[in-house]
Amino acid sequence: MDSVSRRKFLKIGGASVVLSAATQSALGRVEELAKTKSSKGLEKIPTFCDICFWKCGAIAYVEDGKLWKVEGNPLDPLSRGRLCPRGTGGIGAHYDPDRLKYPLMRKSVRGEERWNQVTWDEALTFIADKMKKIKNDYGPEAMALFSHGIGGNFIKHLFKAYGSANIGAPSFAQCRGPRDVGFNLTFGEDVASPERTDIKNAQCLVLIGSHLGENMHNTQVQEFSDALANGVSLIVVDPRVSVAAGKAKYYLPIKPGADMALLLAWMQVLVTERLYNKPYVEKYGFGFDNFAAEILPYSPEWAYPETGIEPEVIRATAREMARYQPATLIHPGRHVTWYGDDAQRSRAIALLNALMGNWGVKGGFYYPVSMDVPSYPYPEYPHSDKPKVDNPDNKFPFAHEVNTNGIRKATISGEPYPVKGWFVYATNLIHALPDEQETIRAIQNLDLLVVIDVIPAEIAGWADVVLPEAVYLERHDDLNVEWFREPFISLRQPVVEAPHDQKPNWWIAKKLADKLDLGHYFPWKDIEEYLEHRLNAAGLSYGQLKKEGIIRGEKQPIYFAEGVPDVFPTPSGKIEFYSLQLAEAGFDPVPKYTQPAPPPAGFFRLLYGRAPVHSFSRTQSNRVLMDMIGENEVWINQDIANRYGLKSGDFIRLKNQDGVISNRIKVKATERIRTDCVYMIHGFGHNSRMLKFAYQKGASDAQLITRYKTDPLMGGTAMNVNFVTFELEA
Ligand SMILES: Nc1nc2c(c(=O)[nH]1)N[C@H]1C(S)=C(S)[C@@H](COP(=O)(O)OP(=O)(O)OC[C@H]3O[C@@H](n4cnc5c(=O)[nH]c(N)nc54)[C@H](O)[C@@H]3O)O[C@H]1N2
Ligand SMILES: Nc1nc2c(c(=O)[nH]1)N[C@H]1C(S)=C(S)[C@@H](COP(=O)(O)OP(=O)(O)OC[C@H]3O[C@@H](n4cnc5c(=O)[nH]c(N)nc54)[C@H](O)[C@@H]3O)O[C@H]1N2
Ligand code: SF4
Ligand SMILES: [Mo]
Repeated sequence: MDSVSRRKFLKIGGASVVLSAATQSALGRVEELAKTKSSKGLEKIPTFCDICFWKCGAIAYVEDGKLWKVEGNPLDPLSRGRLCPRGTGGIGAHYDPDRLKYPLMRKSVRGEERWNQVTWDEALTFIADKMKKIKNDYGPEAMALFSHGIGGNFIKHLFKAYGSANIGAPSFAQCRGPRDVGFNLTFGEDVASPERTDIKNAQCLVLIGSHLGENMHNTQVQEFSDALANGVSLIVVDPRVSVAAGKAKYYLPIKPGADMALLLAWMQVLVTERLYNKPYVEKYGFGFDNFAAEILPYSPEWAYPETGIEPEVIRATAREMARYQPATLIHPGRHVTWYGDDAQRSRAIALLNALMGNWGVKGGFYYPVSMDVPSYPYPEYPHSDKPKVDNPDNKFPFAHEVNTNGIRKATISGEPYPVKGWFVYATNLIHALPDEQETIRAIQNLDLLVVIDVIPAEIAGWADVVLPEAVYLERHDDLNVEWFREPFISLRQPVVEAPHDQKPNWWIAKKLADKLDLGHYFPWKDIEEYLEHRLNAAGLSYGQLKKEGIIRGEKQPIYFAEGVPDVFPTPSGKIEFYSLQLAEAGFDPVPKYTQPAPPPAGFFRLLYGRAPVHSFSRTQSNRVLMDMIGENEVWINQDIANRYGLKSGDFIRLKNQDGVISNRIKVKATERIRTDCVYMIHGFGHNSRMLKFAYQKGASDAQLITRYKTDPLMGGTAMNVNFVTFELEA
């Protein structure tokens, strides 16, 4: 990456990301640590990153068995040879002194972090015995798996072989679930990950609560940077002046929770002024006339008191979108579990995009493609007569993945049937699910809690058995067969050895399968045999993949204009402006607006989001990344701060509507946020004592999220419904 593009890339990430002198020196220290005497010379080993789920292709530089840096792999279409700052800092995960080193078993009561160090054989025998007993007493469905990321694939396979399909990830009900449901109901397909957004070709881009630049999903940030360089007209809607908002042509500081009102008013303008893409809507739309009639009352004047956005600004931005259609992209966002109307709000975003005529069109949403690599020919999984535990009586009819919070609920109530064991792979449920106490109540009902992690995160503190995993730089994982603009596969492979007795997930799954008498589901000797088998079946070379990290396929059509068939797998076969499916299930066929409950007097709505150099609660033990942002701050509007006598740098505590008080957190008094809300970065405020370095640095938003609203369509947990006030005596 040349220095100009590097600077441009980092600039999008906000001033705070420009590698500070301190960071340079931290990297220097790690390099120093790594560079003892060299005899083998320098090796460059390709793999792909796991500091978040974007899976950027990377090249690790290893000298004499020591890792000293990771860079982007130029062959990789996702990273285009550049990692984000988190990816570059990924080496800190390997060198973290607070890592889990050996298998641990709980000494006394759950939640007391007191442990016995045990061997892998002892730990896995204990787990297998418990799992057999649970299967015997309650059936295999009484074991549930929480798993996030590609590393969970072999554990998922083990669970299916054992007989349980109760497998959930927080990436559905706490993240993108409502978005994918809203888009599915409209176009018959979802937005997927990596998002199929054609940002680089958009001429007008609308970010409504998505803050690319702090949200550092690499390809999107690079494409955003390209689009800005090409003069994209940017409209940003956010109660806070995000990094992206700072670059916008129109910045709309919306009242939190009123996005649906704005979306309806925008659509009303486009329809009443007949500015939408008429030929596209006529060709592909279903129920447009009903839709148009339903949105008629939502004028900009109606929306003004709800949103705080002047009618003229609403009209001007709607016209701006119309000007560039079909290359106007209203970004669907990703973490959309906000106010409880989330699937319907996402559907409104889908409909606004449909009015632009951008689905299947350059500058809108493309059709992702992938390489054809057969899955491994395993024996068939056992059949279960029980439905999944998370959604009894199909209460949430549009949930198409398992809801983590549904498993939690069933674990507490024993309904529709008992859940007695949890297996937790790479998700820190204490920070990821709202209402920590509900999670703890569920955990107290379990006969078995197993946690596989790389650091002693909060969830590990509650476990009966903690299994230390080798970090991504030290292991193979399943093959990444990516769906993207162009087809490619990528390989994760070890670049260094695990420093202690940590093991990779595939090894853990296979060993446990043996002890559960399920060894025939893992017929391969080791993961390389598995990978080679899959590549051979696809007519590809494992040798080439090992050497290059990436194999790219032939480019394929991704737009209607290039030959992608223009079919919509909805019930009507068209884009559903009016949804009969929703009407039949008793929901609004066209989205409607409900006003969110306002903050109580003296309270402010708690908002939260991403920091460009951290991933959730997983990176606060990483010394390299902590050197860039070492704690979080709470953004408070300057006038409000003045009223409370607060200035930037002061420490306070936040107290929520239920009396929960946070750790100490630094004040950032700023004009860049509305007066009715405060904002903080998610992931800080660790209370696990074993996380020696991260312990109590900053405050945890999750701890303050004691309430949530449930999305009636799909069961997701809306978390922007909590309010805080200030405890000045920190
Ligand atoms: N309050 C609040 N809650 C949220 C969010 C929020 O912003 N605020 N965001 C939501 C969103 S968008 C999402 S996607 C989810 C994310 O939810 P999670 O994916 O659960 O996020 P983390 O808190 O980072 O927890 C990840 C855990 O995996 C561990 N880990 C990291 N690498 C490895 C590895 O290689 N192997 C193993 N075995 N473990 C590993 C980490 O140490 C950490 O304990 O959270 C959701 N919940
Ligand atoms: N660096 C980094 N990047 C990441 C991640 C990470 O952990 N670190 N995680 C990745 C994942 S899994 C996800 S899901 C995405 C999440 O990234 P995004 O989908 O971009 O969402 P959030 O981080 O939740 O950011 C929320 C933004 O919405 C604003 N907001 C809050 N309430 C409202 C409202 O009522 N209306 C509007 N219009 N705006 C509002 C907040 O001020 C904030 O700017 O980030 C991804 N990228
Ligand atoms: S976006 Fe950053 S952290 Fe995520 S995989 Fe890519 S380089 Fe790694
Ligand atoms: Mo997410």
